[in-house]
Amino acid sequence: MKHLFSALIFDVDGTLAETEELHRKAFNDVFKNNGLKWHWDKSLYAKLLRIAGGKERIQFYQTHFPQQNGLLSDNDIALIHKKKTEIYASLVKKGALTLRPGIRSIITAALEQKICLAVATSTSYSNLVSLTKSCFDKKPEEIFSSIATGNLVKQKKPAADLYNLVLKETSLNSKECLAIEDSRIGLMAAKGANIPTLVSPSIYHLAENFSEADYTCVTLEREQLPKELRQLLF
Ligand code: XBP
Ligand code: MG
Repeated sequence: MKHLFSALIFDVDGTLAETEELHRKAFNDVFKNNGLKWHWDKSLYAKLLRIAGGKERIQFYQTHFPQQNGLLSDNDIALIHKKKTEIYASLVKKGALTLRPGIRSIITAALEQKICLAVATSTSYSNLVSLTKSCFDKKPEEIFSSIATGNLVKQKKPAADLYNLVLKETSLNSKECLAIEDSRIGLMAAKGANIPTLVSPSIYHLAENFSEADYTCVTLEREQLPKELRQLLF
């Protein structure tokens, strides 16, 4: 029997794990360590998450929100963001992240069934390495055969660049793939590449509109997955 999907393309932040509270802590720590009187509380961070990518998020914040220090140059932002990534990596190394419920069994089953696994994420390759090392004790390449990270594309989500990169690398037709996302901007990115999409919203994205999604589920646990995915995997 020919399966409906030959590949699963995973988003990272919010989909593999609830990472955003850890990103938020790393941003706030780096601001404090560098004398910036900025603090991103949860309600502000929810608004800032509409902008994918840490550097872009800092740039957006200093352009659109009143702040006390002078504007950071692009170089300053790159440096601050590099330090933020180091803080994030050390927090992940200490075991601060766990996979979202259902993720480990989807990935284990997909590897057993030899279904192609890929990643399309706005975050950096180094953050993906931290996550897979901590949660799977593996390098990303030992799990995912195609890896599109924010540092490789011109435009992050909601642009379709990351998903188009996966399609190009795998030579798969968009309709053979299923994107798994947690946010509206992620859904827009996958749909922009014409890829059927399953959305399981993460904490910061619960109230967003996912009407364009092909499937939605509250969690990614087996019993909540759409029938097509359950039949493919289990
Ligand atoms: C979510 C993001 C990321 C992180 C910050 O990416 O937008 O920017 O919040 O990551 P996705 P960096 O949902 O596509 O995985 O600071 O490393 O850019
Ligand atoms: Mg996400």
